[in-house]
Amino acid sequence: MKMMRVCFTFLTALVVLTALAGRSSAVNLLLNGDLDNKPTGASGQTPNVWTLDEFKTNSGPTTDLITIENFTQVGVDTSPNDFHGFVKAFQGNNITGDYANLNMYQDVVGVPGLTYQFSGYIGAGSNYSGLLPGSPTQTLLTIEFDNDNNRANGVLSSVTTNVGPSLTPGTGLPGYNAQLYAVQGTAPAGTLFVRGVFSALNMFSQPNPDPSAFIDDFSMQTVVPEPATIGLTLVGLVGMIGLGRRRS
Ligand SMILES: [Ca+2]
Ligand SMILES: [Ca+2]
Ligand SMILES: [Ca+2]
Repeated sequence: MKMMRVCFTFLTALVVLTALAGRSSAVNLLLNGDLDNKPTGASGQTPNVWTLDEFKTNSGPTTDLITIENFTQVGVDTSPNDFHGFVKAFQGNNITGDYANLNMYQDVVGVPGLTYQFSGYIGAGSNYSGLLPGSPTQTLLTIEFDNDNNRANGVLSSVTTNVGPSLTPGTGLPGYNAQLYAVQGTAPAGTLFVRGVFSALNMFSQPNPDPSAFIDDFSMQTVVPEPATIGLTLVGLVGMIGLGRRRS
């Protein structure tokens, strides 16, 4: 019985410590979330660390659907020389149906039971194909939970938010009116990796100006527990210690 009490107290303390650890671990698990790291100093590169999956609906694998640029100011860092992702919707064709499809993703080590949030700044040029009513273009943030770091062979589960309906058209500076969007999910049993995916699917060319989208400042974080939850857990711990004392 005494052992059971010790175990309970230990477990409760562990919950408290985990909660406190979650609270302080609001760090970005992604590398190069700000997209500033690229192969060389020049713009027009692809972002380091991230995996790009680029293809056209009819003509297959392609490149150059996203490059890292600094001609506008997107997201948290709006300093003149900060780099952002330039999403080239205009590489697709709505007449032939040869749409442009971009998936940009990164895996981090995941822990079952933890809740993760994937977020990023997304802006839309005034003629981005995703802004048209009834457009096939989808602009998505997805969290995938996987038992390996291979997206192609399937995932355990995923949560997607379609940010398209929330995009507001921007016209140039600053940052094409980029807003912060997020998606959240809890890692199921068996999770070894958590994957943050930005997708712009079925994109197509529109008249100038600005038939493109802009991204920057992605983050993957474990979700901070509510202070109320920590408080209740502390109350529980104190109660158990009290119970233990009374019985001994
Ligand atoms: Ca940046
Ligand atoms: Ca920026
Ligand atoms: Ca997989």
